[in-house]
Amino acid sequence: MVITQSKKRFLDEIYLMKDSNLSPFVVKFNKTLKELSFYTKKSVRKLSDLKEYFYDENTVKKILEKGNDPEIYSFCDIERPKVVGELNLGWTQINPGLIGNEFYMTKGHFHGPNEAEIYFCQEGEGILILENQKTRIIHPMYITESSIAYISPGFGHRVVNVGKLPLIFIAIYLANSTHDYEKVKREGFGILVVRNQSSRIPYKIIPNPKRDKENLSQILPLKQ
Ligand code: S6P
Ligand code: ZN
Repeated sequence: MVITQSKKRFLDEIYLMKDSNLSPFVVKFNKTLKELSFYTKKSVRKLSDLKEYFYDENTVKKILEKGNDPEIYSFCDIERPKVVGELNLGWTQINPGLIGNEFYMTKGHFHGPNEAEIYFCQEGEGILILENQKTRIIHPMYITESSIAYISPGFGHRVVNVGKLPLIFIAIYLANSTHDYEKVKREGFGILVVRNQSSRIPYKIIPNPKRDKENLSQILPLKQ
């Protein structure tokens, strides 16, 4: 059965009219368990899940061949029904570490063209990579405790942990949003965030050498 947009909208409105569907709630971050006190889905991403996402494929292979498979990050989501008007709440912890010279990071993804998101960093230090899907311009943002980032519609996003401690952030996004990982898996983002041993600042941003030359992105200066 084909559900047209207007039928979907109508069904969403019916859903929102039922009070029983909309019980408010409060959730807490449990520091000991490193998760939310309540969630509907928990995911753990190990190196083997991120094989295609790190630049240095040889190092990835060597680590895995030795029988190691470190946890890179984990995240919990409170997923609400996929109707207009509902929001999901996500919580992510990225461990500190390096694969070759590249810092631990999330896979990253693109949402649909009309789907914004907000990140709130609770603790740690990271770079939020934002890439405009249309222009491919990269907007790297430095985030740390209490940083709140607005991710405009159409911007792919990945978080890189450049600190020595876990990086923790909260995400608020549309419950009916879509997540496209394939694009990132295919070509990565336009930049890599790598260790910098020759400077007081322990990281640096470099263009992604794997990106097709014709598709090279313009990289804006890091926003603090
Ligand atoms: C969801 C939001 C986050 C990520 C999480 C893991 O839209 O951006 O909750 O899902 O940080 O990252 P990724 O790229 O593996 O989904
Ligand atoms: Zn997202």
